[in-house]
Amino acid sequence: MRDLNAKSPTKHFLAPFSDNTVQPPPVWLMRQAGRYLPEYRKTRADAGSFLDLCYAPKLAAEVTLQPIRRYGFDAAILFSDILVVPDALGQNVRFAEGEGPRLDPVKTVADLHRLDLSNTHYKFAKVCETVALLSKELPRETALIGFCGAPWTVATYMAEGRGSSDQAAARSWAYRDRQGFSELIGLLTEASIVYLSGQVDAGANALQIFDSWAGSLAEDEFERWVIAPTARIVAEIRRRHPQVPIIGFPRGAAALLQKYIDGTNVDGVSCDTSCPLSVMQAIAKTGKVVQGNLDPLLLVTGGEALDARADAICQAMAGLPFVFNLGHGIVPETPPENVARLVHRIRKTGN
Ligand code: 1CP
Repeated sequence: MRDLNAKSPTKHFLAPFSDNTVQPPPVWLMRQAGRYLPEYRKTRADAGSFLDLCYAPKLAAEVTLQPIRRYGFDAAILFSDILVVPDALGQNVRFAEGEGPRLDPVKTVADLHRLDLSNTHYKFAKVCETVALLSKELPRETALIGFCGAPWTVATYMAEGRGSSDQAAARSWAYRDRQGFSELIGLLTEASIVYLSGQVDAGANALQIFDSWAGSLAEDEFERWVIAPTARIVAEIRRRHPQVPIIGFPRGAAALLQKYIDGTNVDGVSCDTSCPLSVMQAIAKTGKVVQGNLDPLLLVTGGEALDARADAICQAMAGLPFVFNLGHGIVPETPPENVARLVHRIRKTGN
């Protein structure tokens, strides 16, 4: 593994990526900033629309810091969204209150040709300004994670015009017109490289690529639309920024996880709740960092059920390169005190 220690000796989060297994494991949680926190709801109301919040560096930095102040996580994740990329490319994206994202769907190559990588500069620069503010304001010991959505997952929203349970619009487009769909994936791959690279230049210490809908593809489609573009992003970011660890999150694809790791060359993988602990152990034993996989609903339930599962995960991963996290994002119903209970419990591990 690459020596990342020299650069950031004080950041506990980075230790597993440089061959140091640490006890207790580093901890952060996907969607650690968000609607379960009253202070987030307040800033969000002040900002106007959700995208306004993403492009307002001071406010976006503020909501990134809120969970760090409360819980002292080992890593902060930039507050933004995976749909910033299609928005910056020129697709109309909006977030209707309580309804999730809505986009004017991209259905044909003609729609696609209205998007343009050279449009992205202004909006990407706003997000990078947030990163720069954070790298000044975060405690020295807290790592900053930048992110993007993987091309496949972002394409599912672009083609469907909204979230969907089966990603039918993108899957059908890919079958019907492989060449046209591959142009869309190619555009997103290049935009993701520009976007992630800008985040590292602005101060991100690690990157995560969210492929939330990787699990909906057949094996050869998975190789074409998940592995190949992710491999290209990883290779290019690593060429430009060899010191920055990259975590992949191919949600729902536990059976293809090893293939994903071999094919993309990520430094670590985030595992969803359905991924068996034995699979996580086997991957970690090969030296890759494993992150995950507590059920976010246990964070709603709290109490002994939460403690027991958190203990079981920590025990299974003890002595291996591991970062504690959820299998998916925190849900809005989560009582903030359960998050405090979890972090306290993990920090007692091995002490
Ligand atoms: O009303 C609100 O305030 C909006 C809720 C919200 C939040 C807090 C959305 C809309 N996005 C976010 C922030 C966000 N999204 C972060 C910030 C950092 C953090 O984790 O604290 C990140 C990393 C994301 C990533 C993201 N957005 C993903 C990948 C991870 C995952 O959850 O699977 C996806 C799929 C999205 C799209 C999206 N954005 C928002 C929603 C509600 C959705 C899901 C839509 C759907 O599929 O129905």
